[in-house]
Amino acid sequence: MRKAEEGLVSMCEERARMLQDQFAVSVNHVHALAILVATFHYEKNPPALDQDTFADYTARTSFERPLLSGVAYAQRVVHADRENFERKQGWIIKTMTKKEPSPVQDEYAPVIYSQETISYIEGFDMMSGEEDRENILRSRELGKAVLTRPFRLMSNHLGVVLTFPVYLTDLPPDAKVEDRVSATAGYLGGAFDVESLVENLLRQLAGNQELVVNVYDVTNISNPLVMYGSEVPLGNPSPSQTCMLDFGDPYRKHHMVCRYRNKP
Ligand code: WA2
Repeated sequence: MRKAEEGLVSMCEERARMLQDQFAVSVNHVHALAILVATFHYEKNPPALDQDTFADYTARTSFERPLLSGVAYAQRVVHADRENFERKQGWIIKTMTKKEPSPVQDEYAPVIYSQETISYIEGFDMMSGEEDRENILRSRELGKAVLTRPFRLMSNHLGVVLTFPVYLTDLPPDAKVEDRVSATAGYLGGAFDVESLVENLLRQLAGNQELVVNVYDVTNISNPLVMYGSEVPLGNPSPSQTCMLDFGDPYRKHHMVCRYRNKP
């Protein structure tokens, strides 16, 4: 029994550490992509970046983002600039839910560059989805990377979205919220396809057959949200091991729960 407990602790810790590390490297690389857009799209006139270059660069560097199914850049467009923007792009801003031309809004966040793996999000206003919208607003106010709660992505897989703000000018770390918002150029983000990519990661580890792994968003501890794995039936008597996870957004709390499939 003692041996089994120790095995459960070490296998859970190993998985939590691996997931957290792969998450962290993916976030770091998206940060670098946000800087790439600031450098080549905004600090050059005319911009030295286009969809083909973005698609090529993100495809060739996808090994740096092992848990992301794809990355994209959404530009901030205020309503007064919408017509001009649409004329220059040659397409109309669409909503994520209805996939139809967007009704009038104060501002929009249409995707102008995307990795080919998620090319289906091109032209969509990322502010038209509740989770994406909240992420966009929080990231530009904080000037930091933020994560959504787990939800069904457009791929229909369960996952979370990561968002970095891109600013038109350099801002001091203590810049005021109003200054951050008005300097916002757009949002660089991507989808953590937790459902399929974490499955892949865990499959490669020894002991995978005997272990059941769940990851939860426990930001609201009285309402844990499943981020990975199947819902464990209530009152399951099998002993479990819980490991904390840090995905880098202090607003969100996550943990991993591991148990043996069959009581050893
Ligand atoms: N990316 C991919 N699939 C999604 C998704 C998303 N958001 N939202 C729902 N399914 C361009 O925050 C800016 C990416 C949003 C970034």
